[in-house]
Amino acid sequence: MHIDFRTAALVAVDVQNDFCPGGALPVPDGDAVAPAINRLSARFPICVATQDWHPAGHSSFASTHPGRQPYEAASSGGRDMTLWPDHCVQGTPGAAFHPRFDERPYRLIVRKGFRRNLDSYSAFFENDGSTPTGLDGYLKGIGVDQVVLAGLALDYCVYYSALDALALGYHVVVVRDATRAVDAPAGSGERALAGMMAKGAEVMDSIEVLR
Ligand code: VGL
Ligand code: ZN
Repeated sequence: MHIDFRTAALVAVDVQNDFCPGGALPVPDGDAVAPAINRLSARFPICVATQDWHPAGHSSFASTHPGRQPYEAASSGGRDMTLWPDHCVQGTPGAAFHPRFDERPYRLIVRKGFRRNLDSYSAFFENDGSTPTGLDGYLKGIGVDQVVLAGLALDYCVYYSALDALALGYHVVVVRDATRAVDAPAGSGERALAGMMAKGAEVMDSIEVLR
């Protein structure tokens, strides 16, 4: 797909310490996305970032549910969910952007997951599928029609952001080498890529995006 840099937005998803090696919910090789995303953000006039931003005791934390373990499946109000280690607690070092992520080019930072009883993977809607983060209104308001996604984690926040962006009518590009997967359960990274492509997302490498 041709990228029109006047109407495309780079959306850098959750490049936070807790999702990098040494963090609370480490994505294997997660810190490798920072330099790749920095090369992209230097080129995109419109850059937006998201930050997972949970209160202590968030309902997605296994520790909030006695007897439950991180990475177990659970359900809440009829919705499937995954229980996680405590991560990205508001104001903690784990919730901060990775030190090698250059945040200067970002004009908007969307924080999500801040309601105790509602998790939020997508940059566009919380996990109830209907509570907007406001990002769609922002992007449409400044004339964006193409969303270029990178960041963490490919199989959760990037994946759900891509599906929502497609449903909202954006052209969607996922920059494969600027993402990494949690891969829990195993294989979820590859399934996420296939699922996004089946719904109309284009998967590119950053060298093609920057060409
Ligand atoms: C994420 C699990 C829990 C993500 C956030 O950023 O992909 N994954 N919270
Ligand atoms: Zn989270």
